[in-house]
Amino acid sequence: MKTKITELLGCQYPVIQGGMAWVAEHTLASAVSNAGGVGLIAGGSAPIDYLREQIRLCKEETDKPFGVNIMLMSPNADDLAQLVIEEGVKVVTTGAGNPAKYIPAWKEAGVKVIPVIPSVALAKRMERAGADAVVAEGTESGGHIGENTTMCLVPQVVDALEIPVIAAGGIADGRGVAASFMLGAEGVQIGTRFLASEECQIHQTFKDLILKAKDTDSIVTGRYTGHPCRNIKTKFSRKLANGEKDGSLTPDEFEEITLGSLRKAVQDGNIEEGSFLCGAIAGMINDIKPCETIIREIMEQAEKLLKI
Ligand code: TUI
Repeated sequence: MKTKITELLGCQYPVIQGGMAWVAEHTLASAVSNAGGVGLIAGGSAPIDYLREQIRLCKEETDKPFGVNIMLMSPNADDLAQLVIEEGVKVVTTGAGNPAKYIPAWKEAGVKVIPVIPSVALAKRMERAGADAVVAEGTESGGHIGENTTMCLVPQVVDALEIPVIAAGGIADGRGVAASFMLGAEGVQIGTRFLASEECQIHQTFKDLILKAKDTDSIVTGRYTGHPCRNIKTKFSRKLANGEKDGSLTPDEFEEITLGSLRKAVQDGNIEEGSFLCGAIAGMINDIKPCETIIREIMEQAEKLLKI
């Protein structure tokens, strides 16, 4: 399938992987890229030396384009912005902030710049700042989210911009891809589906939670901190949601008990203290497959629906 995104990124399919903090390391990124999408290594708040190693391992595992996601609230964002240039990374996506100050240097180095944005206003700012494309991420997504839905956000961003738009949030099969194209997107970003992949190195407990999840099993916590996050419902995420609702947890206390909770979920499978970030589409995901199968099946279904 050829779109402006496959042309821009030099990939077979217009599918980029979500930059899931703690989750998206070299094994997953190289598997997605080798399957014809664009895999991403997530910067999260990881140390720079670790990320340099991740990028180098990914280069050994694939000769296809792959990227790095920079979480702009990370204290290491400046260093990672420089590292991607030094390491010749082809694609950067950003989240949780405005990357405008880094864009000139990335463009000069030939890096394709794709900010993830939750609103039309931010999308326009990113186009003016020189972005090559944007990911319009609906509130169905896992992790840190905005308020607008994929269905409403994507066509409004498409109408507002000249650069191509990648749809994200709630896409895990060919129907989601076909619907995204109908909304005017030129590509999709898929996150949660890849949590249930063979190459994804998260704790088995996390994968089991995704497989068991029903349509109603995700919950948004932390709206009152200014950083709302979608997670799987667990005793811990319900405790956070209740504490927020009844005032028994102050925003500071909330921040304190969630500090380190992503790592506890991903690496330790710690159900008592971990935040298992996932999208609202988790209820539709019932099996673990290799990334190559996931992408091939999704694209076959999408192409059939779109009759191309
Ligand atoms: O960034 C994400 N998803 C994430 S980041 C993350 S790690 C984290 N954990 C706790 C709190 C905060 C982060 C987990 N999931 N998605 C892309 C995204 N970007 N969603 C929302 C935004 C966003 C928000 C504000 C982008 C730009 C923005 O700009 C504000 C400004 O500076 O104008």
